[in-house]
This record gives sequence, C-alpha cells and structure tokens, in this order.
Amino acid sequence: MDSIQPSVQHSGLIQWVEEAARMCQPADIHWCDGSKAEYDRLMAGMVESGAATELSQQPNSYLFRSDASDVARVEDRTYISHPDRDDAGPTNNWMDPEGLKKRMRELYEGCMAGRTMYVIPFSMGPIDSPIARIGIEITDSPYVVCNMHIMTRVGTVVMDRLGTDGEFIPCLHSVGAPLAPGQEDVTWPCAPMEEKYISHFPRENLIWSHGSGYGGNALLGKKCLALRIASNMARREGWMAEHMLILRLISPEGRRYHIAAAFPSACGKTNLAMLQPTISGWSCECIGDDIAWMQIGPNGRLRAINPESGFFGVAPGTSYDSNPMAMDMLHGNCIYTNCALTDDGDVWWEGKTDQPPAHAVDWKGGDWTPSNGTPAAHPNARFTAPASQCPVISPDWEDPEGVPIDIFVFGGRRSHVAPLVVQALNWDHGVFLGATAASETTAANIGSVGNLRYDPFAMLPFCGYNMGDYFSHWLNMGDRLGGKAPLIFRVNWFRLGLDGQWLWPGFGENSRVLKWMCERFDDQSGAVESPVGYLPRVQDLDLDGLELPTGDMEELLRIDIPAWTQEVEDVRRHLIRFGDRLPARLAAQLAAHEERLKAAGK
Ligand code: GTP
Ligand code: SPV
Ligand code: MN
Repeated sequence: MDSIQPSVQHSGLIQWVEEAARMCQPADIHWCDGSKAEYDRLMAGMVESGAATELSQQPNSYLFRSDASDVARVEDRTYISHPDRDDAGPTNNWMDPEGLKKRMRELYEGCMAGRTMYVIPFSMGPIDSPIARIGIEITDSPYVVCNMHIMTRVGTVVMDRLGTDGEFIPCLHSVGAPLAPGQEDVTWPCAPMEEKYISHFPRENLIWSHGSGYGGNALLGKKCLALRIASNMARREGWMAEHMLILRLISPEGRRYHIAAAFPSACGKTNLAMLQPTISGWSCECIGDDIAWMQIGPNGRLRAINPESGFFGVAPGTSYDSNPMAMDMLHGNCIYTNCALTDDGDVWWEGKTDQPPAHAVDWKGGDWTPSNGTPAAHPNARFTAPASQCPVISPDWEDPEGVPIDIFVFGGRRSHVAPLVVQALNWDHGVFLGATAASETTAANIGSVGNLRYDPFAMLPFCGYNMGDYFSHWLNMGDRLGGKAPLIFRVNWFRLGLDGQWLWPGFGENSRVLKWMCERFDDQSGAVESPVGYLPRVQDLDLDGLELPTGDMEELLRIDIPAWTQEVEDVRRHLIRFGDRLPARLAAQLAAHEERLKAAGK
C-alpha cells in the first residue's frame, strides 16, 4: 500500500498516519485536497452505494439516513482523559489515559478493514488568523469527509501552512465497522453503544473517536477539537473557547454591537445568530452559530472568531416563520441527515411547513403519512450548509482578527422560574449566572429529553477539564479585561404560561431583548435591581407593535422569590460538587445571592 503522497513532507504527520494505518488496516489511504472534484466523487460513490439520496429539488444536495441507534452525540460515552481524575472533574466521564487507550486500541485493531482511510487536513478558523488552529482528521467515513468540507476549511492550503513541522491536532475517527472480504456494506456503518468512545487526551492534544458516524461524535473539528481540546489550550494560553453564537446587531444609526451567546444544544443559537429583527431600523449579521474562539486583542478588548465555516443546524422547527434566513440558505450544496424525503424529491421536517406532506419517506426509510403518529424527521435531524450561503452572513465573518465582543448572553430552556432577561450586577455575578445556568435536556444528546439539569455556560458536555477550574478561568479573564469586559446577561425564551404555551413569541422578537442589552451597554436604558440582577421594567423594553396578552410581559419579568429561594439548595449542591476547585469568589456570589433573596423575602 502506497500510504504517503510524495508531496507530504511533514515527518510527524507521516509517522502518525502510518501508525494509524498499521493499527486500523484500511484497504486504501486517500489524502484529501478539499476540492469540489473530491467532494463530488465521494458523493457519487455514496449515491451509488445507496448511502445517500440525491435531492431533485435542490442542486448538489443529498439526504442521509443514519442507523437508528446513531442519531446524536453520546455524552455517556464521551471521555476526558487527563492523567489525574480531578483534572477532568465531577462533570466529565474519566478513564486513565493508558487504560482508555488500551481498550480503544483493541477496537481500532483492524477496524478499517475493507474501507478507505481518509486523511483530512483542516483549519479551524480562517487560515491566516492568529487565532486559527490546524487539525488532521483520519476517518473511514466518506460522509464525514464531505461534512468536513463544509464545516471546516479543508485541503492543500492547510498542508502548505503546516509545512514540514507545523503543529496539528491529531483526530482519529472510525465508524468501527470493518468489512470482511466480500462482505456487503450497510448504508450507515457504526458500532454498538458499548463500543462507542469519544475520547480526549488533553495533555497530548489528541482525539480518538470510535463507533459513531454522527455529528459531534464524528466531525472531530467541532465539539472535540474546537471545544473540548481547545478549552484546555485556551486555559493554558489565556484565551476562551466557548459554545457560543456570534452576531452583529446594527442600530438605525449604524452603531454596531457584537454579541456572543451561549445556549445549550438545540436551545436557539442558530436561530438567534440569523435573527431578523422585528424592531424597525435594526438589522443583524451572522458571524457564527455554535462556537466562538476569543482572545484579548492589542487594545485590550475581547475579539472573537467563528472557527467553523458551515452550519450543522437542527432541522426540525426551522421554517420561514422561525428562521427565514436559514431557509434561504438551504437552497443547494447541503447535506441533510435524518430528515424526511418528500415524493417530489425534497426534504421535510416537523415545523418546516404548517401542512405536512400527504406522504413521505421518514428518517428510518419507511413509508410515512401524517396519520403515522411518529415524527417524519428525527428530532435531531440536521442540515450541513456552507456559512457563505447564509443571506445575512457578515461581510466580516472571516476577519482573521475577529470582531470585538460587547455583550455575553447565557441562556437555557426553562419552563418556569427564569425570567425573560436579567443583567448581571458585575462580572463575578455574571460568572455566577453562567455557572448556575440550568436547561431542560434536548434531542441533541442520546438520553432523556426535557429533564432540567445544570449546564454551566452551556459547556457541560464540552468543557475539557475540571469545570471548577473553568469558572476560575472566566474570573481571570474578567480581571484581565477589566473595564473592557463585555456586559453579561442571562435570558430564557422558553417560560410557559398557565396554558402550557410559551409566554414569549421568541425568534425575531428576541431582537427587543437584544436592543435593551445594547442600550444598557450605552447607558441609555433603565432597569431595576432585583435579587437576581438588573431587570428591565416593561417600559424599558421596546414592545412597539408587539401585541401580547395582558399580564404576560409582567409574568415574563416576574421574580418569584419563594421559587428562587427554594432553588438555592440545588444551586449549592451543584456548586459544592467542585470541592476545592470551586473559586472562593463564586462561593461568595452564592452567599450574596442568598442574602439578597432573604432580604427580598422579608
Ligand atoms: P446546537 O446546534 O445543538 O448547538 O443548537 P442551537 O442552540 O443552535 O439550537 P437551534 O437554534 O437550532 O434551536 C433548536 C430549537 O429551538 C428549534 O426547535 C427551534 O425552533 C427552537 N427555538 C429557537 N429559538 C427559539 C425561540 O426564540 N423561542 C422558541 N420557543 N423556540 C426557539
Ligand atoms: C450540539 O449538540 O451542541 C451541536 C450538534 O451543535 S453536534 O455537532 O452533533 O454536537
Ligand atoms: Mn452546539
């Protein structure tokens, strides 16, 4: 087997690829160049094998159906393997690096038999950005290669940049389904749950993933590199890697505000990132929808880049009503996974249109009609789309220096208690708001849906080290930023009324809340101090043209003191898990929070 192209001159890379090939024993090795020809050839192969369906209603777009067991990230099988268990902390699965590698080597041994091993050089971030990092993913999934083409910058420019000794993050991936000679392949190869491992070795900047072909388990640039490994690098090097969208909001006067917002998976980042403001004269540009890498720039302000180059977005619920910019983006050159296929050769998902199709093929490949009573698309069905196709992508989205962040927003999905918006009293209080953010679980992870859990900074599944140390890192960043630190807010679009309906209309109307934040940034708008932070009064929000039932706005902004007081014990239990890794300044925030609630309850 001729494993190495003569043009590859990087000895560290050659050695790593040869080692992986010896272990995984692929039938063939292909070095990816990131070209359209490569993409087209791989897609054609997958159409021919039956793994992909070409859509007749959208040019150059394909539908994939995953195995029914492989439909989302698997947090239960995700490991943060620091040598010392305490460095992974109480919120991460841990195995010691040697034990985990031994187990995974057994699985990797011969795992690519009968398959091609693809070597994908990719850049997270614009190739010329000082914030960008290079990764090399080895995978036996052509589906992963095509997705990586869209989601990252792949190809020869990356190899040129790497040179003969440049630094790269090795990302090894296999679907874990070797083929015996003559064995016919399935349309979505993967391994059983107990053979799935999504492993991170932060000490070595190394990623090993085995057994799943889906999303964040397999597109290793995204959660594995850009969040779990990058969060470690960021802590060591004094920057930030966050599960945040980045947007630019522009006022009628042309003033620009840059907002980075962290919501847990499937809680509204893509939607907010492509916001169509409903308030007159305001507009929005999208910079990123999932991940922000931020460094303190020369003038002391925090500058953010989107390390990705595409969107891997939740399909269900995406419609011309909820997210028209995403709908306009999905006109071609897209990959769809676990959506339904209509009879005329387009994709459909729940919520795309009010009227479901009379007949479709569902995500499992079976006949579907509305009377089936099951969803036609999987709740975690996704589209993969080039960021450049988003009609409101910012002209500066690839600025190598990034954009200056003015405002941080934390959020979650909470049916009760959490108000529409609250502003942190100061940076430490903002870190407390981030650290104690809770959200109801979604279909983005394999597990139960709708359970309230603490998801600090929306990073629970993505922080690659002890979350207590992560809180300290946030406090340190605030100290370094001083007066140039962004303001911090917490929002909740998902509070329910007595009728079980959402009180807040959400989507484009969220611009009203963002506008208040911008006015707070400019000291142009009022607020009242509550025990949980600064709250807008109803008159502080621009509600022009919004007709809400009487009392709803008051309810959205109501602080239920007994309910908050009752939650204090849960918050304490959540925080004391971090033991001596919990920064004293956060313990002090909890005490102050409790004091304020006591005083308000008197
Ligand atoms: P990941 O890609 O998993 O990190 O998720 P995300 O945070 O980008 O989530 P996304 O924007 O795709 O939102 C997922 C779900 O939340 C969809 O079902 C949306 O319709 C719904 N959603 C988004 N914004 C709002 C909102 O303002 N109000 C309500 N009620 N639902 C929303
Ligand atoms: C998330 O779950 O937060 C996602 C989707 O953005 S995945 O890439 O599958 O992790
Ligand atoms: Mn995400």
